[in-house]
Amino acid sequence: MASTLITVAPTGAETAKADCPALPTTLDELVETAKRCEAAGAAMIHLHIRDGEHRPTLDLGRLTEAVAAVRASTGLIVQLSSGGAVTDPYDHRLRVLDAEPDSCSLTMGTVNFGDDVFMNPWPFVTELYQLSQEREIVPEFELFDLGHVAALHRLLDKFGLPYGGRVHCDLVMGVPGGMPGTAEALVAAVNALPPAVTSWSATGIGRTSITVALAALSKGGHLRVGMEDTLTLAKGLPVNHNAELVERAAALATMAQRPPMSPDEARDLLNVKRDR
Ligand code: KMH
Ligand code: ZN
Repeated sequence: MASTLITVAPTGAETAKADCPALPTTLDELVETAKRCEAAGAAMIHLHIRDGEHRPTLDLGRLTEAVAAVRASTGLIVQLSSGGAVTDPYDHRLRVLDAEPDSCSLTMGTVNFGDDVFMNPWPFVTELYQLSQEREIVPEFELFDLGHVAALHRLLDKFGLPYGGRVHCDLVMGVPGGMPGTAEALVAAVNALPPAVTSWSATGIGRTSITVALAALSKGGHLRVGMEDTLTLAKGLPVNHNAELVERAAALATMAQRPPMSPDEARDLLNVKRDR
């Protein structure tokens, strides 16, 4: 039976701890979250980290410590965000790869991001991509818009396949400024993916979460969930722990006859480097 890769994105860079005390921001909270989410069916974790005041940071020491701590306590594939926060400079975002994660996010173009702009100019995208190839880190291509899908064709044509030879993408849907979190948009994006794509997941921001998850499962995709993207289970019902979102995704995937895959199966799917 086919199975589903569930990625958990537990923290993000946008929500303040003061507004959402359940958001995991300390190392202990991240490790506890990683363990519970693995038990609930996650196979990969997409990490953003925070500083001592719970503010987003790309501090290399903290990133390296977080990668080691999650690896020591779980079998999860560790993906670091190279997106960081909208204010992070490009050199800090490139330096994320020095923490030697299994995978890194790699956004395929600039996008309006609420009132902000998430900057990903082409020269930065190509530099980050070539660095991921050199460092043997598997990228996850983040696609916020159809233009990003077109840019992925261009990138693969010009620079070849990622480390490991597999091409894994994540459709990030429902960001104010990006493609909407609808079944129609998902089908359009999936139909436009390059033939080299070997797997894809989707995530719907906020209230588009369930629509996107159901559409992704219907089209044979994988799932990303977590408090980076969604803070309520339903109107007026806040998420108390990331594991609740993973449990819901696992239940939907199981119902779709594609139960969650283990981290080891996910390592085969993405072909991440085994001996880190
Ligand atoms: N925080 C956003 C500006 C990524 O992790 O690569 C970027 C983001 C995407 O979350
Ligand atoms: Zn992220």
